[in-house]
Amino acid sequence: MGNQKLHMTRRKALITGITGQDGSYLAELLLSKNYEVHGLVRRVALEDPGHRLKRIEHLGARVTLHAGSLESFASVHQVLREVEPDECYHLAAQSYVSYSFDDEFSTLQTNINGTHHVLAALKAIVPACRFYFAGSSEMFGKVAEIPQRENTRFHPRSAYGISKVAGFDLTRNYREAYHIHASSGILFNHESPRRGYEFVTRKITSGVARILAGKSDVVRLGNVEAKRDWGHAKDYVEAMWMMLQQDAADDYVVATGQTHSVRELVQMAFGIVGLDYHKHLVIDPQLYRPAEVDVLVGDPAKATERLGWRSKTSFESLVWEMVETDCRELGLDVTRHEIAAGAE
Ligand code: NDP
Ligand code: GDR
Repeated sequence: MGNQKLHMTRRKALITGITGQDGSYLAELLLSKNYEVHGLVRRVALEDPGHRLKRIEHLGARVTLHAGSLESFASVHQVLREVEPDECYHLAAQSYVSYSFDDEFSTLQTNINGTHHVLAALKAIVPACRFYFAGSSEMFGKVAEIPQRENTRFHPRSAYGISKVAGFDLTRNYREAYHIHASSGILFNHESPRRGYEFVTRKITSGVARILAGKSDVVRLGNVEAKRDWGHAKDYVEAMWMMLQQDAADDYVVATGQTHSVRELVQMAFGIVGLDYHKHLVIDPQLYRPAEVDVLVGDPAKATERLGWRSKTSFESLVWEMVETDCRELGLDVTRHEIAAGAE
């Protein structure tokens, strides 16, 4: 691996968005590699730790949290000055595509200015710090080719996608203009039992658990014909770290290379607990997006060749893990074996 630099002290990493799905897995990964891990979090999160720090509460004092707002250059600057990291993983963002149609302005403001603030402060304070930008397959949007690669033309279909293209361009420009070691991961959808409930995978798996527990009878969805390339978040944070260990910064597609429709996901999640999804799925036209991304499937060949990265979790295992966890949270102790034996 590229970065052979010897470190007399523990390497320091700063993660923005450490309270999110990816931030929590990345913090665990970096701690396992003996990093000193710092996180930038909103002040409201520190004031409501029981709720907003849930994904990282098990890490306790092993991570150091710093209050800061992405929207404020001064606060980002101060946190970078306090930490002076060797590596900075910029994950914080308004990450929900659907919401970006409701509030384009705050999505663009948080995601574009937030990224610009982190890059500008990093350049001023720690220009040798390695930087990771959380790019997205939403940048491909109305896809120009299948599968999508690093050089596939971008055609974003939402304010969220536009904000990520801008962040990607900012990152590349800081690399080219100021020689910052700045890389972008173009990550395709990745999920886990820590996924937010508003995203379709978790909405489905938590819905299945509620139906099984008798707390609900339906799952209400929009476009179930949309296709996504779904992997596991735990696998994907490894690629982020690998990118920053390379001698030269670059951009990488991170994906499984396989695509499934939302309908397939619904069918599998219901099938796991022996339910017929036709009896419980309600299509709600209100949940359709003004502009949809119909199909995404990435080609991770570059990440595999250069980083040695590959997705380890199958689609089926991912859905199983999420359904099992959501069932367990409602007191339904269903294991693979029991479900298979006790299907409806
Ligand atoms: P989450 O929504 O789970 O986490 C987002 C994080 O950003 C949270 O920690 C949140 O903090 C923080 N955040 C949001 N707004 C602000 C703000 N104004 N100031 C400070 N922090 C803020 O996202 P994921 O973990 O799933 O994704 C991580 C990154 O990767 C995001 O940038 C996302 O757009 C991108 N991405 C995700 C993919 C996926 O499939 N998961 C795929 C491709 C890209 P709080 O807890 O306070 O809300
Ligand atoms: P996405 O994820 O927009 O791909 O962004 P999401 O799970 O929200 O949607 C996936 C697909 O499912 C369709 N869909 C629904 N989606 C939601 N959320 N709720 C529904 O009820 C529903 N019904 C159908 C959507 O239309 C869409 O086609 C995620 C985020 O993590 C981004 O931050 C990230 O950049 C991309 O993945 C890659």
